[in-house]
Amino acid sequence: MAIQTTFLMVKPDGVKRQLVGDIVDRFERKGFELKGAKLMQVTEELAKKHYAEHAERPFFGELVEFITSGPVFAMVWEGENVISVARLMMGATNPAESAPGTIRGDYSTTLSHNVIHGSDSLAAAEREIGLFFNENELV
Ligand code: PCG
Repeated sequence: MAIQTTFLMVKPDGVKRQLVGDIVDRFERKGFELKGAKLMQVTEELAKKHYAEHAERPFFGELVEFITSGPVFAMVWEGENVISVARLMMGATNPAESAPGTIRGDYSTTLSHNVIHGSDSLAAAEREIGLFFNENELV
């Protein structure tokens, strides 16, 4: 049994489409515990840090532009194997490959506007939680 913590973020397309409630509901019903959450505007500086591993990709500019295009809903969730289970619940990054019943499978059609981000490893979760939250914002 591994109790983990992960960082999830409803991207600007998901917030605009009013999917925050549904997405929180899915993780609550699964049994994970919400440790922190906030609606926020991502600055260009934070976006560049968050997506640093993609800095050399041709679509880096688009990534930064999109994630700063409107408010996001940033969350920290805790639970057993939450990092990998949350990614299963999100579905494949490419919505053409994400199964129906997953968040991306149900709600998105494009690779860039894919509704939700989730940390892909323990190290990424730790790094991303630190980027988006202060300790006093987590319970
Ligand atoms: P996420 O949040 O998991 O982190 C990297 C993101 O890059 C990924 O979601 C996708 O939304 C995005 N992405 C991956 N490939 C492409 C691409 O070819 N073009 C664009 N615009 N975005 C991409």
